[in-house]
Amino acid sequence: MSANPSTSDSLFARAKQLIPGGVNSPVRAFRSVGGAPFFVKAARGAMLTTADDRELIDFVCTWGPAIHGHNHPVIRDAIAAALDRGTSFGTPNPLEVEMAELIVRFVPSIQKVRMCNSGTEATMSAIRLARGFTRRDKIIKFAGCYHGHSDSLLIKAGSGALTHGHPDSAGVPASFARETVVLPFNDRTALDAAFAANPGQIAGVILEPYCGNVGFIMPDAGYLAHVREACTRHGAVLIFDEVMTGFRLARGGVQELEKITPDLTCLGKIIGGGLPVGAFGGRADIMDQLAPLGPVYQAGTLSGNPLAMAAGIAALRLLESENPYARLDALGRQLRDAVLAACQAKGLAAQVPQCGSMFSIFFTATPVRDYTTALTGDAPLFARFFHACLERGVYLAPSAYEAGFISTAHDGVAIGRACDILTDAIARL
Ligand code: HOZ
Repeated sequence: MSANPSTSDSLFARAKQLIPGGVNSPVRAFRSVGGAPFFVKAARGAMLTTADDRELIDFVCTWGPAIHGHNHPVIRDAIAAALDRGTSFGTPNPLEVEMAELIVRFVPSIQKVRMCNSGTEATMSAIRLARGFTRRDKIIKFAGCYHGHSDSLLIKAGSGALTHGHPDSAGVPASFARETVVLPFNDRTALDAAFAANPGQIAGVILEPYCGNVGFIMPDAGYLAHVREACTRHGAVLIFDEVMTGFRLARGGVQELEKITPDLTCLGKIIGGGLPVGAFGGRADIMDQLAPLGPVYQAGTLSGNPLAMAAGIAALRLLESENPYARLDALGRQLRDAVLAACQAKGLAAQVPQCGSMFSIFFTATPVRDYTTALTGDAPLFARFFHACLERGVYLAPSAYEAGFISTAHDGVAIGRACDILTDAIARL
């Protein structure tokens, strides 16, 4: 630490004394890129204000939720109005019904929906429901897909688990892990072989239809249709984890873009408008297995919390009134084209997968289509790039294996400035 530590450095020193690693979620740590995380005291639009009064153009967007930019006045007003009426009732409240109606209208595969408090709760509950519905135990997941931190799903996981070198977390009993079959993404033969090797045993297949936790990776043409068809043929529940992609890439998520109907869908992030939330929903005959109607138990003191519902409803209604998806895709393409042009000028091999407001930058000549090819990215080079961007005023996720997010607030000055900064950072690598 320098003679005059920054406010962030001082806060981090205090945090490390009391909070493991100084962070309340590992993805916020800078261990894979080096250095120490900065603290943020405020955020508005596309910008973060650090504890040391630096202004940063933010491409993390609170890991996805801030599609309208930070602290949007409409969402803030909705929270304030709800706050006036109370913070939590522990009874059904009218906003839960409004939220359910919105979700069901936006995502037609969802006939019934249950609110919970995080994406982790949503995926954990969805796989329990798939198991209860089918009376089978095994789940198929894909290497690099991250579905939160419940035991069954923390196997070959992406996000912070991969970033910090523990894709198979300690603490997950081997007996639990045996119930999870892990396959390479985008590999139809492996999926068919797994169903053949476990006849009548696969309760469900869970995947991020566009992966966002091993960097951003899109499926090959026809892959999702193949997964859908295999699940139907083998009586397994198809679960789309659209916690990241839901409402972000289209109002109806990837399933709308790809015209695939999953049996269950997991949601989070945007539906909380920046407050903690998750949801899972799908076919009524499956959802009706949940307590109190059926034998699959799932619960939550703060589920359907009125503040979170108010914020989420405001965020979803803004998506409806603004229909920002074409605009967001133009911003995404502008960023991707700038990075690719800068890399070409520098003679650097790079892959920049992008769809709408999600993107990744992999420094590799290998097309990235799964976990193995994602790992061909030059992580030390990414770390240098990350810091070069940060020094110049752009905050990317501090990991070579996270997706970037763009908001409507990036339109105009922010995106232009960010493209200049990324271009300059690449030129000086
Ligand atoms: N899904 C988020 C990024 N991959 C994780 C958020 C977190 O773990 O804090």
